[in-house]
Amino acid sequence: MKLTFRWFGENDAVPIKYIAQIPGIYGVVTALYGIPAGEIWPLDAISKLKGAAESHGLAAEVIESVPVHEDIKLGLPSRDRYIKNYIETLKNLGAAGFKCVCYNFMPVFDWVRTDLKLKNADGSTSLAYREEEIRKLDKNSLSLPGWDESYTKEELSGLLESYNAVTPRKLFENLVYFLEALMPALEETGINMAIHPDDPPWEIFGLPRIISAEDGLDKLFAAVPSKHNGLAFCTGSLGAKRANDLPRLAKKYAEAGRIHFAHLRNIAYDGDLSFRETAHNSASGSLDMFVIVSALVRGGFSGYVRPDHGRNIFGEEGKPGYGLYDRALGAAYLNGLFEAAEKMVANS
Ligand code: DNO
Repeated sequence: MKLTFRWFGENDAVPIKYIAQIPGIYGVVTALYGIPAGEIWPLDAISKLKGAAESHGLAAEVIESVPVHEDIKLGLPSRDRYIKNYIETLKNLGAAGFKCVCYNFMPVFDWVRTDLKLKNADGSTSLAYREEEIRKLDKNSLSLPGWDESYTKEELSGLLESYNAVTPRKLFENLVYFLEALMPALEETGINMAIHPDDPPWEIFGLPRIISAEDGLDKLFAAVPSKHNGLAFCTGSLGAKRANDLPRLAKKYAEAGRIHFAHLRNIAYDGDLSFRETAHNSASGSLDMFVIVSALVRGGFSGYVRPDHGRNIFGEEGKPGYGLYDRALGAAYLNGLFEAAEKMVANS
């Protein structure tokens, strides 16, 4: 596997020179920030970003994310203009040497949590999701941690309303339309698209969700068979739904060559549709990370991996989930799991 670490660019509170000191690190996963969704990412800015990583000895081959404009998800006539721009961005990313683009097709919200700083017994803080709190919220006047700055309340409620007409089937068709339009550019550049699963993997606020489980993924790969159409296997997202059998899915989609990127983190179930993010190791949460990693390796996976959200520990403030310390501990743990699994598979 290729161990990567998410880096939010020059404004990240985590300096890239520290990321370069993580044992076994291969590269960063990054993006251009501040460009509105739907606009073209200029080649010179992309090359500068890549150069910044490379000057620290880090590869920059994965983008997380190029956001998909809402008009594409809604299937509005204006989508073609935004898709054209997306294609130009892909061509620029390809020209700069990027190989994988992580994206999502979740309406309006990307991830949703009810708490960004839930206090754990050991004094660390975690992101958490409580379904009962979500159900209490008024859809017309939403205030969610992490999202409040993105839209005004009016914009948000207008956007939510525009999804009333979008059934899951329609959303799926819009995703297929988008991917098919990208395909010539993906073939030309060699870039692999890695869709991020819905987080959490169930319907919220009545919005359609289509990439939450095996049925949606199977449907997507059947509809767009090209291997450029792949998955970001996110254990924390898919794993929040207890019915998702992660080891089986990891092996199945790795064998099928569909996993282009893996987000590996642990969560603890706190009730039926509620969870809290934990340290990466199996004993700290509900997911057996060793079994999942072994399944990936057995399926032949050798692609990009990153530790995902960590807790905030050692007094570190900053972006919830994306501090240096707990993610670096997670990286060290993942190195161990992969080394063990790879040697076991090689000797079996
Ligand atoms: C959260 C991330 C997601 C992810 C997007 C990909 O921390 O895993 O925001 O980057 O869903 O488009």
